[in-house]
Amino acid sequence: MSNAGVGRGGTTPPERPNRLTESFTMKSAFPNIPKIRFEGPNSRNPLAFKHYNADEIVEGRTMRDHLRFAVVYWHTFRGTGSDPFGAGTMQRPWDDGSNSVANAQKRVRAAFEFIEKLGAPYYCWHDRDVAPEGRTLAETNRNFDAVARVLREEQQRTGIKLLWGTANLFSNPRFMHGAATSCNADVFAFAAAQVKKAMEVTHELGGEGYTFWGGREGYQTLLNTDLQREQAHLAAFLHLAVDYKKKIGFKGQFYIEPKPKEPTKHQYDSDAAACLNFLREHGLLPHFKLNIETNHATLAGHTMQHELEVAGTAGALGSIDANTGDELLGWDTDQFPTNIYLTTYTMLSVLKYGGFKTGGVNFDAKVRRESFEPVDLFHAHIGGMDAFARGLKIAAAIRKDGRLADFVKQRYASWDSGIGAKIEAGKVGFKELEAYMLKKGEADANASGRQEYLENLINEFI
Ligand code: XLS
Ligand code: NI
Ligand code: NI
Repeated sequence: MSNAGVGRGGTTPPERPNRLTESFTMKSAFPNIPKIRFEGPNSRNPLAFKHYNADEIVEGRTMRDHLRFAVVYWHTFRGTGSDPFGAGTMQRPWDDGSNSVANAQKRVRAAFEFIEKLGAPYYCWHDRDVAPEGRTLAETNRNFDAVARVLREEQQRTGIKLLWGTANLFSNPRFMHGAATSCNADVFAFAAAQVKKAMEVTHELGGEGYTFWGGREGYQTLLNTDLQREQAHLAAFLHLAVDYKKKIGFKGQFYIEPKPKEPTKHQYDSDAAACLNFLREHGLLPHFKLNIETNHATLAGHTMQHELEVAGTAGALGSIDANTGDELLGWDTDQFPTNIYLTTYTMLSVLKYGGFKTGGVNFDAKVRRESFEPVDLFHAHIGGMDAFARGLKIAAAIRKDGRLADFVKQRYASWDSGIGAKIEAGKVGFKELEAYMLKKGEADANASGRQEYLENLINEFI
């Protein structure tokens, strides 16, 4: 998700949707849009998949099971299109623009009609996306329960499942200094109560995971920040969540979603390596995996592939927030992913580490402010799903071909026997290594890294 407090619901009253909305009846939110079907690469129908064929088998699994697509509630159903320079633009005929529970419930019906027509098996929410905040925590929780009842009904009607839930601990002004890392202990307590409730609802709805994204857990200036104390509080908060998870018997996977900055200058969960270090330092690693977001990788100065590999090698690659940034804009623009290189590299890493188990491809992405019609939501998701289907097929073809993996294996051949094998087995120290080299006189010659050859090899498949 990106900056600017856009359409998070709950705290800032949503802006009135465009006037064209008045004619909406609850019969259908998308009356002119059929169920989206696979028509193959030759189709010219913008409302059809060209590559995502849910039942097609790739590497022994259906595309549906490989990709486990999820639609996000926040951008797709709460995004107004407002930005720091202007008001909302979105036409959302099913939404009366009010902050009422009745409107929130009506919105659930529209959301599930969308997800069902699209054919995505999962969705994700923040607590405050789905239900409005009340005047007190008790009233807020009642509102949440009232909307969760409709979510449950729609999940049962359609078979669509909750990939993960999360709590919005950043929109309400009470969280201005952070939530678990706030200087105000009452805010920590409020955040704990909120996460407790969000975990309970996730559990009741059969959620397969629960995500912690830093929100405002970071700092704007070190001049007013006790960094050690804030990080200790964050660790304590996550331990409390782990305890409560056990208490209620929630079996879903916990995720941490790295992001380096925005809204704060520096977020404590800045990238995959920082998250892993934090989790390890505080004894939390067994309880968490990472949810890697493309645009956050970019903001951290990394590629998505880098973040996936760092998570994957630590056995902590859990799920992905699939989007893309704009390198010229430099903030979390959360665009839909359409770049085939990006999806290919992403799926190469995902397949390499055994594919998604509890996680999936979650479109934490929003249509542009200028793409304000409901049909744009379909174009955006169809494009993202097709791009990932192509990435999956291309990655599988590259793996089947085997030249890339063979090259990497061969590149490290000196470690498979002789001195390399002895070093890896921990059988030699500096003394033995010196004796080895004194005898040999010079290291064996290096081989080319062949980067250009490998880049060309990838292009053979794209
Ligand atoms: C914000 C994050 C957010 C998380 C869920 O940048 O991407 O949307 O995915 O809180
Ligand atoms: Ni995200
Ligand atoms: Ni984001």
